[in-house]
Amino acid sequence: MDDLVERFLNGERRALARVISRVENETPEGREYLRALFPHSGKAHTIGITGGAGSGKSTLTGALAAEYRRRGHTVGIVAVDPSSPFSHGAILGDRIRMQDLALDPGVYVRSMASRGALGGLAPTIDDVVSVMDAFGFDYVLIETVGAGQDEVEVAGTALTTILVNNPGTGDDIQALKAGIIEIADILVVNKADHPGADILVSQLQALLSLAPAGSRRPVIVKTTAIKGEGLDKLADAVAEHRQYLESSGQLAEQRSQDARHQVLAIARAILLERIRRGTPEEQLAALVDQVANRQLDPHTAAEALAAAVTA
Ligand SMILES: Nc1nc2c(ncn2[C@@H]2O[C@H](COP(=O)(O)OP(=O)(O)O)[C@@H](O)[C@H]2O)c(=O)[nH]1
Ligand SMILES: [Mg+2]
Repeated sequence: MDDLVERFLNGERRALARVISRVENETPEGREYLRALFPHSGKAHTIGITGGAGSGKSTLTGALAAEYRRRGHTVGIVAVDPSSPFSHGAILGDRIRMQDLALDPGVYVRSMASRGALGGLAPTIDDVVSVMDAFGFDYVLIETVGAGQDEVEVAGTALTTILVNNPGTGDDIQALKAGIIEIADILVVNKADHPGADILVSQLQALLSLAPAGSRRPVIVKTTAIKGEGLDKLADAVAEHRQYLESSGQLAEQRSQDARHQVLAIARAILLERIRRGTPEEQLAALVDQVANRQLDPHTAAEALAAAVTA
């Protein structure tokens, strides 16, 4: 291996960018870097920011990063959102320009696609987060598009999950129905400058009061991300959650769960790749035809594919 790891560990941003590219492309070289750097990760506090499209996740992410900078912390941002303004220097709010964040040596932003080269939710998102963590950022913020299952997956790998809601959309009720509220540690009511913010806060409080006693209830924080308002309270709520994780023993528990989740996700991707590579297209096409024509059930077909490469 070249001296890239050394330059990375010395805090060179160009080395960080190169390592992330290698890791993102899932090359054998990328895996070598990950192996070398992984022992240096585990120090950052990771925060997942999720919610519906247009709810203000990107704006909130930028504003929270700015708040952490004011507090003297460094921040890595992974934006898993194809429509993310992070990539083109857009203005994120009255007081937060992406350009300011981009020029700040204490902030590093990376946008990436939500699907990996192998299909499925990219295990590489976790890898990129680990790389940023190993680089030494105090906080790593992960913005993800709210798309049902993906939210749950990504929430599994962040220590604190923030669910972004807006007044007057009815999203809160939908979120509850989807069970997504259960994965949130902090509920943000963003766009608090719009009418109905206080009503939504009361509705959410009422919903949370139904949660079983003894379990930790998510905290509700009102923000107007576009004006940089409420971010101090949000950063405090994250700190309070971190404190709770440590004092309750949940931190170790969550790290263990995340590790299990990661290992299994990668194993699944490896097996799928093996099946794809080990199955001639004609064989796959024949099986697919049989299933489509109801001559074979999909489980038997999949078993046949798996048996051929795992025997
Ligand atoms: N009025 C208002 N608009 C906001 C607020 N936060 C974000 N927005 C706007 O909502 C739109 C979507 O924001 P964006 O951060 O891209 O949402 P994302 O799709 O969830 O990442 C943009 O036009 C933002 O300027 C807020 O607190 N108040
Ligand atoms: Mg966005």
